[in-house]
Amino acid sequence: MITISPSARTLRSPFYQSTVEDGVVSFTLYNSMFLPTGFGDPEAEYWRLKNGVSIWDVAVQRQVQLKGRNAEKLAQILCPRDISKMQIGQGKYIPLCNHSGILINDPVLLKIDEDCFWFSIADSDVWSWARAINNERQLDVEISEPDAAPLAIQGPKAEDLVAEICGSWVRDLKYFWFKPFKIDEIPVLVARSGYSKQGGFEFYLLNKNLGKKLYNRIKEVGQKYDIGPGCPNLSERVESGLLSFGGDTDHSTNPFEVRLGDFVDLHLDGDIVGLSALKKIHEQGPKRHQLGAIFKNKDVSNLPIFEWMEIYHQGEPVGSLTNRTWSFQLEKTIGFALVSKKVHAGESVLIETEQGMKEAELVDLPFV
Ligand code: THG
Repeated sequence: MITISPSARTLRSPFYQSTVEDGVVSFTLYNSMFLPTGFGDPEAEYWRLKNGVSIWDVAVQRQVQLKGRNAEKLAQILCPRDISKMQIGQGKYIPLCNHSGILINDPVLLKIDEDCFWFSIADSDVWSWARAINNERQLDVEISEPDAAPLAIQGPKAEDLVAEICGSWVRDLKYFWFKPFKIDEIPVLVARSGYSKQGGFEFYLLNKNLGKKLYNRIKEVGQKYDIGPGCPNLSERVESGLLSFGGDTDHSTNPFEVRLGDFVDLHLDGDIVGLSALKKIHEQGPKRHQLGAIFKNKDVSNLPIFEWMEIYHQGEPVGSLTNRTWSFQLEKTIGFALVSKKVHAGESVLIETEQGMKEAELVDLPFV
């Protein structure tokens, strides 16, 4: 058996032991932490997310805290999206970019207090990035990792379950908004969010020693909703068109190419990192766009991929397939295509797979 060797570089989540007890069979690495990727029955996990409710250890969505008098100023310098009207308790999805307008992360930004913001990050080092910009701009903001670990409750029955645990006020929470709460003596933030399109919440556990308690409490109340273990679900997230930073993006991807243009506010002024580059890219028009690809032959492999696969149209390379999965709903092999603007939804392409060239049709995202 091949295993991953322990190291102080690769952290376990406060919910690690609970997922082991729930039968986790595989992990990936994300932000130097273990992220569960399966509990042994992918199809059951998929339908549980679509029809019921599942509990996900997503502590790998690590928090980068900005605190101090200039916290909002630094957050806005880092964000090419207007955060000036955010209220305490509000979250926003942010396409973080470097000076060239290249996407370097796509966190959720949470306004914790007037002088405190958290980036809930995807898989790249926002901590060092925020420290570097903070120092260059001499803003004197304190940057740290707070004791906070997200646990997601996803699926159509999540709202009833979370309302039973926390009270019916959670039904009025708007998307990405959150509130501090205590479940028994367990301090959490309750947020309406999560990396699926099936609805749900995230509990940010605020005391890492209470991971097992929180997990058990949710499972206990979740019994009558038939809750079961899950994790960010490849089939569902691809069907739903959710971006995976680092998987579906490379070192030259800008937000406009991957359907994040609506989250960029080009009218902003001030010296915001990447903004002038983004204005230029927008003026010139991005060269690529992100579409779906549906393989025509049902017998092609639907295994996840380690590397992007070349896509051809009329003999010319036009871009890449950036992920691949079986769609339980469409009953076909699907993936995202990051391709030249010269090719469009409705057209046929050839994809260079490990089984040779396979035919696929391009479609608009989301699939479902
Ligand atoms: N929850 C929290 N932190 C996170 C994620 C999360 N950090 C990393 C990663 N996920 C960031 N990526 C995303 C991608 C998509 C969404 C959220 C985080 C998302 N998008 C919706 C969509 O695209 O339709 C809604 C966007 C909107 O309308 O504002 O939910 O999951 N804590």
